[in-house]
Amino acid sequence: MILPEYGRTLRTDEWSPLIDLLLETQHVVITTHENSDGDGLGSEVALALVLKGLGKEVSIVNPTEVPPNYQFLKGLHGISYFNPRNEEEIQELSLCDVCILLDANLHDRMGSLWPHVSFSKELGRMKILCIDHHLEPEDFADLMVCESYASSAGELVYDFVNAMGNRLGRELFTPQVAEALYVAIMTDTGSFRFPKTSPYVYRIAGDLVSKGANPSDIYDKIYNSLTSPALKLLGAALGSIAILDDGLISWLFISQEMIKSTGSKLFDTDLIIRYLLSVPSVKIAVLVVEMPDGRTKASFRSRGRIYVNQLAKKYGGGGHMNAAGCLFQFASDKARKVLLEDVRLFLKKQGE
Ligand SMILES: [Mn+2]
Repeated sequence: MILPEYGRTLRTDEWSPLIDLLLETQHVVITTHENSDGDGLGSEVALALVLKGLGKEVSIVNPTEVPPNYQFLKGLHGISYFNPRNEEEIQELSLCDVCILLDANLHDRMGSLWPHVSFSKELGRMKILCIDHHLEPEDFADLMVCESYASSAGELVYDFVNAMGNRLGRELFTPQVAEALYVAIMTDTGSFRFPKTSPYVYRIAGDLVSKGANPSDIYDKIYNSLTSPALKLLGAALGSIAILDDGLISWLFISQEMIKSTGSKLFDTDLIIRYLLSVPSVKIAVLVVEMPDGRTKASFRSRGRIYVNQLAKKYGGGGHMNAAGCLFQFASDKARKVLLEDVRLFLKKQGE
């Protein structure tokens, strides 16, 4: 195992409760948060492959669909994703002994999956495991590892796989596992640029490349994959960004009308937020998206020690210091009004 130069990794004995539970388990279901990203999707595929290699029966169930640029991950594992809205497949879910949630630490991030998982848990049939790196975890799992020093859930899964390999005296990494974890870590570090990209993260990346991950190929599949509707949405969105309050706040609202008129999809909005922080004076960037069901999604990014997860928490969301989000249960006109006032107040308080 590679040792970190700062931050830390969990020692093998700290992973032991999770390893013990998984070794004695036969049926495992793995999931990640709604509107999943590269970290959640890569981590779940890596862990699924490792457990399958140990002879476990593993399913991956996600509350929302896998975006097109991550579909290639499916080719790595041959494990079926199943649909939580399908009755028969829900039955299959209820047969699992353990549900592992990756890259989220709040139960409601499991979306439509949660009622089924909590039902099985209450009956004593299923245990919930959670591996995550967001701030302020909720105490809902039977076993949870939530370490906010980590760049990504993928970094923790890498450590976990190493710890499990040490315990069993076996090499558990295959080229497919390495590729999936590289996807997780590359995407959550903004391609190795974000503040938590420690020397250790680069060393993990190096190890994954030596184990078979191909950086240029993976980057190309994920980031050079815009559809023409997504490109049109990006164009419309860039033209609508507002820079407010002497350049401190950047603000963008994407309506259903914008999404529909460009023929794009909800997940196409994900790539836009990075442009909101590209103006150096901006301290907080806010992306508000009108959801198809009339609710409103807000994503926040910040520069420096501005804890936007606290802003998100006020509305039932969460996240990291510099990246967080929440979902309003009401329409976008009201949400925008409330939110802009709050962002201004929040920023004022941070400056005090
Ligand atoms: Mn993550």
